[in-house]
Order: sequence, then structure tokens, then C-alpha cells
Amino acid sequence: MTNRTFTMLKPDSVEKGNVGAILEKINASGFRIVAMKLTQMTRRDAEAFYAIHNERPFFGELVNYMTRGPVVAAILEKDNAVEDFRALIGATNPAEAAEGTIRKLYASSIGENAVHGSDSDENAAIEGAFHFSSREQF
Ligand code: IDP
Ligand code: MG
Repeated sequence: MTNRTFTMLKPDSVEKGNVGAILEKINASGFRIVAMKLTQMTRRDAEAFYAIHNERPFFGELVNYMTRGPVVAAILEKDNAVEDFRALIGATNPAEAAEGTIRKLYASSIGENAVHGSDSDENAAIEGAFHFSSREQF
């Protein structure tokens, strides 16, 4: 599935009412929404989703953040989806994100950075399947 990526509009984006603006930007950038829902991760979900970071000093903070309210989870389709979406969201730290990127526009810090984007085709498939059954993908 080289043409798909997975995203979450994180709890800060939902809290601040930025979901509509971010989705508009995603659509305007040529991504097709394949699956989407508002959902809240349990601590177990977040610990599993971010397991690769479980030794990092910010892991507890990351799990608290990602579970404190609902996220908008979505699968997106476009040629070169993973790379193009990472370019659209910008650097992890919004202070380092390019002008016009979603994180530059909507993230408040390296921790609360508005949006997730898969970092490889393999992880996009794993993360999409984490949140959506095949019947929820269009
Ligand atoms: P990414 O989301 O750009 O791929 P990763 O390094 O994979 O960034 O980190 C996953 C998430 O963990 C980030 O999006 C951010 O929410 C959080 N995070 C990363 N680095 C830090 C940090 O230094 N302090 C606090 N939170 C962090
Ligand atoms: Mg990452």
C-alpha cells in the first residue's frame, strides 16, 4: 500500500477547534480520505501505538497527552502519501517546521504538535489497521 498514510489530528487540535481547518488543508493538498473517525485512545492503546518511544523521557507525557481527549484518526491516499504528508505536517518541533506546514500553523510545542503522520509505508499499514477494520476503509 505505497499510496496510503495514516494520520491523527491529536487532542490539542480537537480541543482548539482546528479539525476543520486542518482537514481542509489535507484535502487541498490532494489527499483522499479513505477512512476517518473521532475516537479516544486508552492508555493501553497509546502505549502500544507509541511503543517505539517507551524508553524516551517524554513517554509518560506523550501517553497523557494522546489519551486526554478524542483524536480524529484517518487513512489518506495520494501518490507518495507517506513522504508528501510528512512534508505537509512539517518538523516534529513546530519551531523548526517550515512556513505553511500544519505544525507551523497549529502546533504549540514539540510535545503538543497537532498532528501525527506515519513515517514509512510499513508503519502506515500497521497504524491504519490499529484503528480501522477493512470494512471501515473506502
Ligand atoms: P513525529 O511525530 O514527528 O514522527 P516522533 O519523534 O516519532 O515525532 O515522536 C512522536 C511524538 O512524541 C511527537 O509527535 C510528539 O508528540 C512527541 N515528542 C517527540 N519528541 C518529544 C520531546 O522531546 N518532548 C515531548 N514530546 C515529544
Ligand atoms: Mg514518528
